[in-house]
Amino acid sequence: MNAAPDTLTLALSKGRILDDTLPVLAAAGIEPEEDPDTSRKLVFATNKPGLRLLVIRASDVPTFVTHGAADVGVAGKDVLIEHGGADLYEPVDLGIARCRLMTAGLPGAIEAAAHRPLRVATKYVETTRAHFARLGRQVEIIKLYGSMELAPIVGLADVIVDLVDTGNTLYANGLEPFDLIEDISARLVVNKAAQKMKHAQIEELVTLFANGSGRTA
Ligand code: PRT
Ligand code: MG
Repeated sequence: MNAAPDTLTLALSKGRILDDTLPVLAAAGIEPEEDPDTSRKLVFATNKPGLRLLVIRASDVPTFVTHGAADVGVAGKDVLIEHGGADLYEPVDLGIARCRLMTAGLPGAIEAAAHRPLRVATKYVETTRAHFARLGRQVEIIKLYGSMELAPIVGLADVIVDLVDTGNTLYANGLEPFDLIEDISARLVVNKAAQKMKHAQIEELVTLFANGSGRTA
């Protein structure tokens, strides 16, 4: 479904990002035609003429925006770092969906692996590789798509690299947080060509988000 040339397409993801972003839009009087949390639709018109929403996987947001399938998106810094992100503008730190990207494991896990490569389970393969390369620590990375917390418990890995908010998920599984890799929050990202071609519409949205929740970078 290609949009009219003057339509602005905003990509969001279900879950935390949508839950934290829709109120910012609503505060500016912008409402999707249906509730994206319950609808099976993937494309939503809004009551703001020329603005539509795509609701996609969190990790797909940078891909849609980079290729111009969406002009603008909201994505976690974790997803942006992992994606590379150099081909996108990142004008606003929305300050929502905050958490920390950390290493974690069973108590003593790092010391126990002192004399061999550390086995690290994560969905953030590139970020993890870069982090341990900076430390000069040899690692064997095990890619998982979810439930990272299980890996140390069943001996699949020594440690995990995952997002931590309250820490409750770690503690509930007998794990503890070790090192902070990055403070995370959601960012507005903008396609570089759209920034030129749809400048006025994008500035309007950037201002709306900057006033509604975030600060411009
Ligand atoms: O499910 P899918 O693979 O499509 O995407 P997703 O799971 O990444 O989506 P979602 O909605 O869970 O997360 C979207 C974004 O929210 C992430 O990319 C982060 O930028 C941000 N965010 C903020 C979080 C958290 N806080 C968070 N706590 N994403 C995930 N978590 C998980 C974490 O992975 C762990 O399992 O919550 C658990 C830890 O929470 P605590 O409170 O127990 O520490
Ligand atoms: Mg999820």
